[in-house]
Amino acid sequence: MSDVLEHSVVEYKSGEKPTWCPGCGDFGVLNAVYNALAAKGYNSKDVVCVSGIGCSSRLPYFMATYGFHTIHGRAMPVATGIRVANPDLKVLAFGGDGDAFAIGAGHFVHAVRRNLDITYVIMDNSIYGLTKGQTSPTSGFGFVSKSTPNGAIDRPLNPLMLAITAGATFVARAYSGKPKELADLIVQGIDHRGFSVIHVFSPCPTFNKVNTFKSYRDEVAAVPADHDPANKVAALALANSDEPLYTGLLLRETGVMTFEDALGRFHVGDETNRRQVIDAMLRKYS
Ligand SMILES: Cc1ncc(C[n+]2csc(CCOP(=O)(O)OP(=O)(O)O)c2C)c(N)n1
Ligand code: SF4
Ligand SMILES: [Mg+2]
Repeated sequence: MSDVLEHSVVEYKSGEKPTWCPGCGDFGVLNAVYNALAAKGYNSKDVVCVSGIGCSSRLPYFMATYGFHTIHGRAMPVATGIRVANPDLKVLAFGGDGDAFAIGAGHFVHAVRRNLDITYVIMDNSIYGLTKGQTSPTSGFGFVSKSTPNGAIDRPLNPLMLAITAGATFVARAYSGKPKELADLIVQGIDHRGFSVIHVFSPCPTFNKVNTFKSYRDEVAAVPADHDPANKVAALALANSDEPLYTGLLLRETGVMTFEDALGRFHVGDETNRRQVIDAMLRKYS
């Protein structure tokens, strides 16, 4: 890792102009990512950005870091492989609500419960943007789109509840209309040793006329100042709230062994070493 202390956002820009529609929420997320990396002061060669497929998943193209634009819903398996193969790399993953919670839902749950040291930023516009506007797992009940012309009859999935109950050790939510708060949460997510989920409301003004910058401005509220992120039950209660939709840090559980640490010790370890890992995990959960 670099010793250089001062970095500017320019170092993290690939020079590729984002191809998103004017007004897309993903611009705010991209700016937040640039600022978070500059705040951390990483060399771009020490970072890899992994994504699936979707408008949001184009983000690695706009980064000067290493990048891996993999197939739809498969950001987690690829990020897992990179992280395990080279634990010196900072692994950031990006994608949309379809990528993470529809085709990639199984991978999401298992990456989360493994507690890999990965930061996953999910840009949720409650629609499939790239394929021009189909209902997604986070679209509201009754949501009208090309794929549900009479309204969605599935109830929406709650990404924060899913992440917490799957065992995420860091869960936060942000809104791309407030990129400074998002940048701060990304820094905290990177600093967290374990799997960090950062769920971002990132409107698609082209195809979703329901979940908009204006609607989120009225619906979001900061997590109460006295909330203790170590309190999982309180975090679940905040995650379960529809009015308001809480933004900020909901959960941070420290001291849980990461997948890569356990894997290393299991592989190189003798029976005593393996037993120590298992005992440490059992103590945490007993
Ligand atoms: C295996 C596979 N299935 C389906 C698709 C078509 N497809 C591409 S992107 C996408 C959904 C994109 O939605 P989301 O992940 O929410 O990203 P957004 O475009 O909204 O940012 C779908 C269904 C695909 N590329 N590959
Ligand atoms: S279609 Fe929607 S999500 Fe995709 S770039 Fe345009 S505004 Fe953004
Ligand atoms: Mg989407």
